[in-house]
Amino acid sequence: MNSNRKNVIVITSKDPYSIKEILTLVESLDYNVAKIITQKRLGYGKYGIGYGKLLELKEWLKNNKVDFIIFDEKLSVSKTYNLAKVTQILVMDRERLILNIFNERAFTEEAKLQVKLAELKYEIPRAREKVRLAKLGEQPGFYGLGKYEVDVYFRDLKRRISIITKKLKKVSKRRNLYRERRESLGLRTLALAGYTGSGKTTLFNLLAKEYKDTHRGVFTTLSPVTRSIMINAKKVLLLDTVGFIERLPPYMIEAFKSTLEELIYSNLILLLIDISEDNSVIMRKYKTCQEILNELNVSNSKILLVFNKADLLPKEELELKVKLLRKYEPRVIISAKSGFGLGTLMEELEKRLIGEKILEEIKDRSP
Ligand SMILES: Nc1nc2c(ncn2[C@@H]2O[C@H](COP(=O)(O)OP(=O)(O)O)[C@@H](O)[C@H]2O)c(=O)[nH]1
Ligand SMILES: [Mg+2]
Repeated sequence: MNSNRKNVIVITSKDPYSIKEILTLVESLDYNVAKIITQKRLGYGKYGIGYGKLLELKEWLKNNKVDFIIFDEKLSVSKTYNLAKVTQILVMDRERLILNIFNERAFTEEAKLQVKLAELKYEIPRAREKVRLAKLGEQPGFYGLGKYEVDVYFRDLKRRISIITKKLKKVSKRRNLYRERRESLGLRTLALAGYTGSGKTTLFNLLAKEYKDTHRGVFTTLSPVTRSIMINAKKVLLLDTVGFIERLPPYMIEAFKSTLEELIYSNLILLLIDISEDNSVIMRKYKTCQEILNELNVSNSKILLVFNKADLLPKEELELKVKLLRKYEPRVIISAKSGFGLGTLMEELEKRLIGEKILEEIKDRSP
């Protein structure tokens, strides 16, 4: 285990879905969750949590050290300040956390600029209050801001937004070098998409381990979320993506989409769905994924549905579910954890990724 991992406390609601989601988000940044505090009504009162919970938190902090408090809701500047002041720990609200995840997954120049823009948009409504509070005394998260005059800081943010907006206009016209290089090498790309918690990273690790590309080359290890793997003796680039997140504020949608830009250029997209969830949840999530993929102009023929976490259901229930979900095609059923269905998945990948490509190449060569 990585000893540099940051320790965090997560403050979230009592809803099991929300808890599961925030933990997956936090873990995707490789933070270690040292404690979870749940609160029925999140974001109220002076500190965003009730007084009883605050005392519990302070008591716990006497014997434990953490790097951040992660607050699973939007938290106003004054509540962030109050909570940081009383705990002397940096407070990161849900939006700040998501921006950090986007930051880590923004590969293209455009995606980086979109994330930067979303960060500035996050700051704008907070700027005045933040500077005002910073002048009252230094707190974690407010350091250094106190030296600014409110209007100067505000104008500075505005100016940076306008610069980035201009840059974005230029960049979107240019093609991405990295992608061009990949295309020129004739590499096929396989991308993993789906909601947070559907098992993308687990499948990514499984495929990267089982089908590891042992040849040394430019694309052997590109980044923590990109691997080159071998499928039927052909090199395939595997991409893990940010994943869909519930309750995403509108100003983040563009940044989110830009982190998914790579999907447009992928040869095949595995859309992961957690089959252990209720049918109504599966249907809602599937619909949201489809809508966003359509907006990105990803053709349906490039999407293969992967029902994951089959190991969590008893055999009879799994069969029943598969029957109920039969209209969602084409699909495979797997468990990224146990490896169940991996053989079938690989057959599909070969057929769709390698087979199709070979046909294309033959066509290209014919006069
Ligand atoms: N039981 C079970 N758990 C799984 C499976 N795949 C992923 N998980 C778990 O689901 C959680 C989220 O997985 P992760 O790969 O991080 O999802 P991501 O957000 O889509 O990248 C983790 O706790 C995984 O261990 C599976 O096939 N079966
Ligand atoms: Mg992941």
